[in-house]
Amino acid sequence: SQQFMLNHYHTNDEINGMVLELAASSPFVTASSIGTSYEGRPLTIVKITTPSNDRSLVKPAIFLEAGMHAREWIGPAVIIYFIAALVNNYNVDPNVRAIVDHFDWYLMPVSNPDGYVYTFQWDRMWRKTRSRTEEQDVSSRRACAGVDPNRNWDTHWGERGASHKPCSIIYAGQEAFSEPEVAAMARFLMGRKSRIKLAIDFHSNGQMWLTPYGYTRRYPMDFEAQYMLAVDATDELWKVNNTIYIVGSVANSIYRASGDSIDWWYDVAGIKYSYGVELPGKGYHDFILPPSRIVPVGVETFEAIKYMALEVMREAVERE
Ligand code: 0X9
Ligand code: ZN
Repeated sequence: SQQFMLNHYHTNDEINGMVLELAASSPFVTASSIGTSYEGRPLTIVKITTPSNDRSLVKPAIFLEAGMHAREWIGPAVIIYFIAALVNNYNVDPNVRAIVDHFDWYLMPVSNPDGYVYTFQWDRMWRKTRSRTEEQDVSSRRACAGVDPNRNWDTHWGERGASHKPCSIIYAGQEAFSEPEVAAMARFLMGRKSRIKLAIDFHSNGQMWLTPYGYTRRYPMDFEAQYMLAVDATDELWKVNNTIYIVGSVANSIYRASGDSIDWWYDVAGIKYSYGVELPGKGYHDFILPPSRIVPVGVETFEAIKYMALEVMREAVERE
């Protein structure tokens, strides 16, 4: 079984190394790249599923991704935990076996690798991508690097809840999908849109399990189903360490965020269960969660994921 060291936060190179090693040693696991970042780094994705004898069988899929915001280190660490948990518990936990047999799992630990590397080398609190444009910030008359990848999606892009100033931490970019990292993820999702039943964008912090929309306080058509599933899943999560999550839409629970990931995932890719999760901490620890929290957060969050996957599986059976 795969023993990942989860007692510290891994660098981008370490994560890619771990993933490649695992893919080489496990028939369940494939690693590939869905594109290239602005600075030329691979956008690594891990696929986990039981190899099927029936090659024509097309499985439903689950997409879990983190690291869109560079400084939110607990997200990538939790995705690594999920990868290990799915592989290691296959022979131990019948529920894990069921969901690995049933779904293609796509896990992307670091969706903004340039930003992630920058937080290790230069500025621990960097949030955005590292793209550079000539455009000057009108108010500060400076040129600033980076676009907020969670304001760069092509749904209500650049409206309230995003900025047109390059130096802002919520800069929407010069146009929707200006960021190669965001465009690559969109392309990946569009190619599998009818198969993806559940998609989660992991951020931190605040302990919130969020539904669309970010751009408006109106609720999406599937809100009730999204809300109920998240409430039940975060109840399972709570049982592990008594960590309390708030469930609600982005705009109603935090603030308006236009051009954010899950609005596009839901409205354009048509993924009914699209969530944005704000992992721990809450308050004091903010983004700098001690590494001793990686495993407890991984364990509790995996319980919510397992619950959601099983429920989505059941829902599909009921519809048949
Ligand atoms: O502002 C954001 O992008 C999110 N908060 S954070 O502190 N992680 O920056 C809130 C928006 C949540 N929306 C999605 N995750 N799509
Ligand atoms: Zn974030």
